[in-house]
Parts: sequence; C-alpha cells; structure tokens
Amino acid sequence: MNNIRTFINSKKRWNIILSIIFIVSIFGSAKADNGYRLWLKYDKIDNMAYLQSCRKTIKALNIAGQSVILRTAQEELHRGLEGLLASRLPVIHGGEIAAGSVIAGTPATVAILKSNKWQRSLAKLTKGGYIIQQVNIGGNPCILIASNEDIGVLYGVFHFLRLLQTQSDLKNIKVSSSPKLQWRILNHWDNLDGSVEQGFAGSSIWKWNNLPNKIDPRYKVYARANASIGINGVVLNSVNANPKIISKEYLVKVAALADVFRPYGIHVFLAVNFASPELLGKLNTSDPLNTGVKQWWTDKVDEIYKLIPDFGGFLIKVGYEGQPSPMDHHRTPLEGANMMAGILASHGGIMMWRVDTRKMSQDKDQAKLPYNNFTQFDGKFYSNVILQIKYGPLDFQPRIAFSPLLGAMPHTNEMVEFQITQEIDGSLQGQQLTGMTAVANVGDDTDWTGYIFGQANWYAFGRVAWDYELSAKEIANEWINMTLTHNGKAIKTILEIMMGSREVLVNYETPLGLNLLCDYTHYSPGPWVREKFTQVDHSGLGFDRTDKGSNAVAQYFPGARNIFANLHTCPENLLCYFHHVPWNYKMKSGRTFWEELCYKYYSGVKDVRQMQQEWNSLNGKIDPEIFTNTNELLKGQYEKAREWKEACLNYFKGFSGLPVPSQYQQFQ
Ligand code: BDP
Repeated sequence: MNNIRTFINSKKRWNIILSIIFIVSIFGSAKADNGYRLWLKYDKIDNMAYLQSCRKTIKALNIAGQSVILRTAQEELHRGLEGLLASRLPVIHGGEIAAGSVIAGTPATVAILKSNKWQRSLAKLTKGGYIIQQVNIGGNPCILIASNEDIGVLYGVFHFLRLLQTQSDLKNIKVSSSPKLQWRILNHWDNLDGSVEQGFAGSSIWKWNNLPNKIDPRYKVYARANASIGINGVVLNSVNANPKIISKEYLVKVAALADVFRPYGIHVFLAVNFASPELLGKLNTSDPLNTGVKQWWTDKVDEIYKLIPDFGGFLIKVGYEGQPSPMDHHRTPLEGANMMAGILASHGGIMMWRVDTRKMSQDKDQAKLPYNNFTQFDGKFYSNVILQIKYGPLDFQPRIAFSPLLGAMPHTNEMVEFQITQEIDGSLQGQQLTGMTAVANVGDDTDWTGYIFGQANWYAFGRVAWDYELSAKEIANEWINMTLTHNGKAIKTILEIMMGSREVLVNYETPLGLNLLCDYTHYSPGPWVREKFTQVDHSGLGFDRTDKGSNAVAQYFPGARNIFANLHTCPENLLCYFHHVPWNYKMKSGRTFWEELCYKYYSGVKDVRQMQQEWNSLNGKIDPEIFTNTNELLKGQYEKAREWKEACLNYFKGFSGLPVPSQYQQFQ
C-alpha cells in the first residue's frame, strides 16, 4: 500500500484509460482482505435473493473432455461455483443431462454442439471466443458454455463466473464473445537478479534461484488471474534483456514456468538481447546477416522449442538506452527482425520488434523518429513480425498524443504498447497478426501490485485487450464488484474517484498537453530538466509541431492532422504537445492560456483534497487498516501535488512574467 504514492507520481501510471483506475477502496467489508486473491475471490454471494435464484438455476456441472485446458476449466468452474453458491454441486461426466446443468465444452466433447444450428453459431467465433447461453435440452433448462476450442471454454467459464460475481441476471442469458485481438500480452520488466525495472510492488514474482524445482503457488494464481481476463502471452523478463535468459541454465527455469501456464492457455515469450550471439555465444559478431550468427540463433531457437513446444516468441528492444542493435553492424531493423522472425517462423513463433531506434535518422523532434524510421519498411517485414509501438511517440506519459505510426504501415503488423483506444485490430487495413501489450505492474507484494487498487490496472488491461470497445466505466464497475463491494452507494463513490483520478493527476503534473516535466527520478517535478520538450520562452509554452515548427503533425492522417494542426481546433488537453501557445491566448473557458494553466495546476491540488474528503467520509465504514493506509497515501499524494504545482508554476512564471491569479490560490 505504501507504494501508492510512488505509483501516483511515477511515470508508469499513465496507462491511458487504465490510469484512471488507481484510487479505490474497500467498502462494506468487515474482514481484512490482503488482496492476494485478486478479483477471483469467489466468496459466497452476499445478496440472499440473488443467491437463491442462482441456486435454482445452477444445480449440477456437466463437464466432459480430458484435455489439460478443459480440466483447468472444470477445476475453475467447480472452485468458483462452490465458493459463490456455498454448496457442492454434483459433477456429471458424459451424456446424461440433468435440469440446471452447466454444460461446458466443445463440439468434440458436447454432443449437441455438433448440430447445424450450433455449428453456425460457433462458426462466428474467432479463436478463444465462446458462447454462454440458456438452452433447453430434452425439456431440461441448462446453461451451455461452448467454444470451438478448449481455451474458449476456459474463457467462457471465467466469464460465467464473472456474471455471478457481479450479480448479473442469468435469466435468458445469451453471450457471444470473441477476442478482438489475437495476442494479449503482459510485458514483465523483471530482471534476473529479482529486481523489477520501474516496479512498485516488491521484487519479481519469478524466483529464478528456486526454479525449476520449486514452483511457487503464486504462479498458478497469476496464471488464473491472467486467463480470467483473456491474457494469453507473458514476456517474463525486461526489455533491457540480460542475455543469460536464453542460456541453458535459465531455459529450464523458463520451461518450468511455461508448464504452469500451459493449462491456462498462456504462452511464454522472452525478451532477448540482440548481441546474444556475442555475449552468450562468444561469437565475434552479432551481425544479423552473418551465417554463423544465423546458425547460432537457429540452434538457440531449436533448443527453446524442444523445451517449450508452445513458446510464443521473442520481444526485442534495440538501439537505445544501451541496447545493442542491428545498426551496430550497419544493418537495418528490417534485416534484424526478419532474420530472427524467419527462424522463429519454422516453429510458429512471432517476433515482437519494439519501435524506437534513436540510433537511426535523427530529428530535432524526437516524436518524429518512430514514424520517420519505420514507415520506409512497410510491407517488407515477414508476416510473423509485429511492431510493438508505444502509444505515445515520445515515451510513457500520463497524457500524450497517440503515435502517428499506429496505422501508418498498412502492410505491416502493429501492436500497441500500453494503449487502449486506437483502432489497431487489423480490421481497417487487414493485418493478419494483431495484439496489444502492457508493461506489467506485478511484484511479490502480498497484494501483487503494491496496493490493492493497482490490481484494477492489470484487470482493465486484459479486458480492454479482449474488447477495446468496453468503456473504462464498465470495466471499473466489474472490477469493483468482483474485488471490493456490491453496495450501490459505495460503488458509486469508488467509481467517481476512479474515473476522475487520471484527470486530477494530469492537472497537477502535466496539464494542457505538456509532457516530460518530471525529473530523472520520474517521480518529482523537474520542468527545467528537459526544456527542449516544452520550448518555454517569454512568448509562450509548448512544442510547435505544426508546419511552422517540427511539422510532426504531418505524420498524422488528414482527419487528425487538420484538427491537431490548428490551434483553435486542437483539443485543449493536447495543446502544448502540438503548439507553442502564447501566454495570452484565449482558451475556451474565456481564461487566458496562462490563467488556464494556473487554474489546472490549482484544480489538480484541490481535487486531491476532494478525494481525501471523500475518503474521509468513509471512516468507520471500511476496514480501518485500509482506511488508514489509504488516508496516509492520499496525504502523500496531496503533498506531491502541491510540490508539482509549486515547482511548475514558479518555473513557468519566470517566463510568462505573469502573476498567479489570486482566486486560484484559495484552492490550496
Ligand atoms: C523508459 C523507462 C525505462 C524503459 C524504457 C523502455 O524509464 O525504464 O526501459 O522506457 O520503454 O521510459 O524501454
């Protein structure tokens, strides 16, 4: 819990929609909850009427099929229903159907699914999709959870349990759900020494020293949590990859983890170091076109697939922050990516190539580099290469314009890192390989994410990667219901805090499209550290990316470009990202830009105070320890918000030469 402050002020808490969800509470719960069970608590349903109706509807489990994943689905269904309904249900294996059965399976295991009617419905699903439906079999009302594949049955089971956890109406239920993206991947930034880069929740959950022999029970809880939200891939280690991760010593450990994840349909991926042939293989080069290097990677990949037949593939970061790159050998990213992808392809693996090549062409505006450096290769990458593109073209920020590279390579697979709302499912441009990825916020703290509320970000990522049309509010609502409370009033308060929290943070840190105002700790204010990103001067503030400035705006499609390029139509929350805004520019509110800036900073501080007050009103209504902890953390956030406001406004005042309007100062 103590890490909430770090989280709130760290650079890693900006996951776009996800970042709205970071302050919530436990309401109406008398017993302390250490958060270990995440959103899969399966406590007995606390609403008697609902419990009775569920008990009437669900009387038996009918599960056939012996595959590893189907057995996992059976186990989960059993565990979930037993907990939620607080009763042991009979399990019927095979053909006999009793009234009130929950039947889960595929056409290979459930006879009625072979009928034309069901075949037609199932044909509409994509891989992993499922149907949950009330059916009548031989006069017996039942609930069917059906999919074409075993993994879809598991996802369907989790969805069904979620319906009960959120106390949804089961009458005439009819759900048909397919993932919108093929790969839904968590990127751990875990180092082999047990530390986690930008981690705020303890040490790495991977206990490398104990693997492969000792399997921490956490691994299974982790796998269940991921599968419950549809995550199907996990990159175990940091993109600043230690070459040792693909040594024989570590691969057996990785294989042991893959064995735990397989029953949950989760594929293991590894981040690799481009110079591994030299650093690990002791070759004298890592040139991607060198025959010895290719052979080295071929042998390595063979070795990996022997140990882990369903290995997902590699993720790579090249060319910046000390990472080696094909450019070190005067080769392009295309040559590097295709060499590795070609080798992985023979095993069905994919190559996730992170886009950020500051070693390539330079431009005064760093935001232009991903687009400048990569669009030239469109259509040339192998079909199992997927470019992993950070949502923001500069770096991770609480709010930033989306990367113009997203969508700019119609003949290349693209996958967004940490971003949710863009149209990147391939439906616009017909890409075959799709995905979404997020840097994980998990550590070995009891509650996994450093404070229970951080779990919401993990949950939301999986849900959005499955269906990016779900709204943040819907997701937050689900999560609160599953994790915290069913009390309507409490849910409303929590939702309000969660939905407003991102704006509050942006207001007191980087309002109006400002970016990178943090110091090098990424924690405290330091607007003076990277002046080139704010272009602050006596005439105004903001980076001119119009045709009078860096013209980065030209990288966007005309629809977006025209809106962003015009000072009057650019969304005000991105104003300083695209424009150098004169201090006296009239904002929509009627305030001048300078006044608006002051207003935003002061509002941010005021709104943290407001959150504190809302929180305080819960005294006595929630677990006292959680109440106190969160209260303390909010105090810390308030102090930090003031520090940001003071530092930034004082600094900007030095350029604007204008006073802070006195009416805002009462917001203290
Ligand atoms: C930066 C982080 C650094 C990461 C890097 C990345 O500070 O820890 O390694 O992003 O995404 O923002 O590779």
